[in-house]
Amino acid sequence: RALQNELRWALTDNSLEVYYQPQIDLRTGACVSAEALIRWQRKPGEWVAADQIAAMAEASGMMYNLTMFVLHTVGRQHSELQAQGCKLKYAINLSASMLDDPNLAAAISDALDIWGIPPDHIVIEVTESSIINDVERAIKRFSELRALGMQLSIDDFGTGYSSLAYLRRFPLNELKIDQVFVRGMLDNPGDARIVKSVITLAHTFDLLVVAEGVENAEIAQQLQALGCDITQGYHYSPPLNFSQFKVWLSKHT
Ligand code: G
Ligand code: G
Ligand code: MN
Ligand code: NA
Repeated sequence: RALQNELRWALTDNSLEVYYQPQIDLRTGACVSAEALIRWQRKPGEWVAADQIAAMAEASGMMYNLTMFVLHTVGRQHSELQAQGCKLKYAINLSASMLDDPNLAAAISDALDIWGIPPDHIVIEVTESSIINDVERAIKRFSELRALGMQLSIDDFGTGYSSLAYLRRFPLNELKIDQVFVRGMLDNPGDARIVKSVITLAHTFDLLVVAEGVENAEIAQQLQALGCDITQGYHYSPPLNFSQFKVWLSKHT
């Protein structure tokens, strides 16, 4: 509870930050996008884990504020990157509860307008497990976001229980293979088959496929051979704060 109040404050000072993890196009090797990930340094050297931040925000009714904090921070930093000639997409994590809000699409769209981010440069990531408890509502929200031009991705794909029937009905652009399978794909034939199947499945539905948790060159090479579109992981870069990310970009473009 005390920590939840602290989070309320953290949203107003600058102890809460957005980190960026580069996403690489496997065909060209270029960084095409970055996933925005929340970070909170509560005290010097004391970091609160992102899933814990999200859980606290949820429990204290601050998830909307947290989501808007991330969007507006990305927007402001995008302005700076754009001034330097950078044209990236941004992947934004959206929690399940946000899908309850009928004003979600308008709120996100307003934030993008303020900062001049083209809607099709925003990829909204929602986990597979968060869409299945109310499929109809999720489809409705996704359709609204899509109508405003945003792209939609299913995060941690393969660990939830979504069926092919849902996949067909959701207006999706992308599947993001859960990193458990990606990390295991060299040692575990079962994981390798799952990765291969998800890539085939995504392409059958005309979706892009992202592999996250790529930790070494061997996995990157395997994914490329399997026709995976985009990769992300420590092999390329860990999530970086904005100034680190700018340095990384200057060395990789
Ligand atoms: O960055 P890290 O691997 O620690 O993230 C852990 C979890 O926290 C991930 O599942 C990620 O989706 C979630 N997360 C990170 N940033 C955000 C955010 O801005 N909003 C929401 N809702 N979840 C986030
Ligand atoms: O939103 P999502 O659950 O996909 O969040 C991704 C999480 O994975 C973040 O917390 C990020 O810090 C973490 N991550 C990113 N790349 C790697 C990686 O290569 N290996 C591992 N173990 N974790 C990673
Ligand atoms: Mn994610
Ligand atoms: Na994920």
